[in-house]
Amino acid sequence: MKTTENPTGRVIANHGARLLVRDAEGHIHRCVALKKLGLVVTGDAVEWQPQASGDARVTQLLPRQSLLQRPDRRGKLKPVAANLTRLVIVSAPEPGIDTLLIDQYIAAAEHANIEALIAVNKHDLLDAAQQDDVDALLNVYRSIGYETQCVSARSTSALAPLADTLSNHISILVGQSGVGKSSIVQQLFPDLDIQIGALSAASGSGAHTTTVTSWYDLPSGGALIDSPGVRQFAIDYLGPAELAVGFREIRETAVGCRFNNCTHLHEPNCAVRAAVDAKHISAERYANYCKLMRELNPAHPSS
Ligand SMILES: Nc1nc2c(ncn2[C@@H]2O[C@H](COP(=O)(O)OP(=O)(O)OP(=O)(O)O)[C@@H](O)[C@H]2O)c(=O)[nH]1
Ligand SMILES: [Mg+2]
Ligand SMILES: [Zn+2]
Repeated sequence: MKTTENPTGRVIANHGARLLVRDAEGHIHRCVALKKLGLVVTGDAVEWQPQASGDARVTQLLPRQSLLQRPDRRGKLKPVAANLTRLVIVSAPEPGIDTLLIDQYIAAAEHANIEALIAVNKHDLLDAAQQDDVDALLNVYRSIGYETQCVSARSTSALAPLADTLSNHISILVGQSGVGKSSIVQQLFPDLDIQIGALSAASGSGAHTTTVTSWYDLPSGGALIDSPGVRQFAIDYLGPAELAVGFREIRETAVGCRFNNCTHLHEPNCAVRAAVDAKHISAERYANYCKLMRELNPAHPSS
């Protein structure tokens, strides 16, 4: 039985081993976590203990309701943020909409049991033709059951569709560098001094690019988490069957395939490829699935 009752708190930022933990009264404490706890990340609920001097100690990691993970450079899975209920996948016409990255995030969200929302930001930069393209793209995601939004961080009214859906969710903003994740947070929390990157034409990434995953409480309940931009979100730790599960419409259509271990790449009587031919499954989503599948197994005959 436990004899000591340490206070509980929420990790609101993690700079490597150094954590910021907010206690029940809203005070923020600098902490380090006991080594045996492994990597403690933003969103984690913890027990902590003040020390006579220096940083407080995180002594216990409370059970995680959900965990977003990502492989590090050596391919080892590392936690990114915990206890999320929603992944807001942000893209924008500047630096460009990368559907492969969107589909990687969606597959990761499906596996982590986190709801995915697909948001296109910088709506203000779109001309009529580009707006049609964005609408068509978002339609694909809506038709398979994901919530989608087209917004702009430039004004409160243009961000309202997203802002209205945030309450009571723990949402993390993810996506490429420069799509406007921090700008969305700044627009929602005008009193905070959030670092916004000036989008540089050369690299597409800003001078004040976000480096720390940070938690912001919403007055209406729930929280919004800002995260550093990524180039890609590798999901090659998934096996082939798991990858297919990450593509909702493929998973649902696969029941009609002749082989129950069908990879949907080359097998005869494949219901998925038939659905792509009949335009019931988006050709672009299927192409992204094939690309990710071949990355799992580069020796595959159809690559
Ligand atoms: N026109 C327009 N520009 C925007 C909008 N939102 C953000 N920007 C600009 O896009 C650039 C990048 O914005 P950030 O908010 O720093 O992007 P980020 O996604 O947080 O980038 P990282 O922190 O590097 O991942 C800045 O110059 C912003 O002013 C928008 O809705 N419309
Ligand atoms: Mg940022
Ligand atoms: Zn198949």
